[in-house]
Amino acid sequence: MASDQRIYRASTTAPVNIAVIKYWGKRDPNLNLPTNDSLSITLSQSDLRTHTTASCSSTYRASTPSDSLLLNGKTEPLTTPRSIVCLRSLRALRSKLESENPELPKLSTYPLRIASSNNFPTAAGLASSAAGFAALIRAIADLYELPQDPRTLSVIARQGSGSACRSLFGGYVAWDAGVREDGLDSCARVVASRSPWPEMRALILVASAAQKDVSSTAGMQTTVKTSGLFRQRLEDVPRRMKEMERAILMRDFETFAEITRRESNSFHATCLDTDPPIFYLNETSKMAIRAVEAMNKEAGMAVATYTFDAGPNCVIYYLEMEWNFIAAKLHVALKGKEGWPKGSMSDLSGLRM
Ligand code: 2P0
Repeated sequence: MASDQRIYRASTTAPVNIAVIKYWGKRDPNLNLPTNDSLSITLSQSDLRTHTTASCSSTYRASTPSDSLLLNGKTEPLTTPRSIVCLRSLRALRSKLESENPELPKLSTYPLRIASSNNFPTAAGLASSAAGFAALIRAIADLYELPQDPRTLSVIARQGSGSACRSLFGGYVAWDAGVREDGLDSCARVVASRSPWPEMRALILVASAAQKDVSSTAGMQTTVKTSGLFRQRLEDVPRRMKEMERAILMRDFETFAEITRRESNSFHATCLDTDPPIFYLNETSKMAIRAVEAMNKEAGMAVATYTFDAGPNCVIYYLEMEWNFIAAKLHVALKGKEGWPKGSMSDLSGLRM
């Protein structure tokens, strides 16, 4: 039989997710099993996202016998332990499919080529690893025509980067920490699709596009070892999760807003309580916090809320009908201030979920 010379290809995109209940701390660093549940909102496919094409072919063996990755135009290793675990799991699923269906081409034995690009700054606290690993897993699963459900793929994505397990789903997504040692119950589930709350919007204020000093992976491990506040946080999160899920299902913005900002502040306080301390917020971030606090006070109700991941960039959640008021207040509070990047607000206003 002639050898298979074809190139097989699949492309996909995965969006960024922004957590309102934060994942910070691992009970098992090898499997990326978290110490607490978390909850995020996945932005729409049309906004911040990773685009990934996966291809494989027997002909690749001649030039690049091993798997390879082109990330934002630069060759990167696909040999990190996390990537290896993900690729091994996906190959095992494909291999099983091939042994059950002998007529299928033996894609599991071919080198993979991955080309991936982000339409936003990488590693600047905008959840690039979440979108990146989610897109990688889905692109290869599509290439291999795997029949597995999204929960199984979510378990695989989690091992690439914890937060990636949430980016495989749209809308309001919880990641249940799970209790099993093998992590098979630690994956994402949809709390609500995006449609029940169509007025929800996100505004991202890019306070810095620089790469962060302390990676999330390293930072959260130091927090687990050294922070007393972290232990307090673990007691508070289960109650916040329940209240947040209820607020989302009831479209209760006031409660959503309060939990979101308090949860962000609790997370960053825990970072500061880490030894040595971790600073993700900068002066521009604090300006944004003050601006949102002031506009809520003036309105006499929550018109907006803020959250920050492991970086200084501010995500403001608000309801569309409040945009004119919010935009005017932010304009006065932030524009022209030292350290405030020009154009950052108008470029990214009103992202949809
Ligand atoms: C989150 N972050 O829930 C939290 C909030 C950062 C702050 O998930 O080590 O990049 O790859 O599992 O997923 C960042 O953590 O860490 C994160 P790894 P990841 O979105």
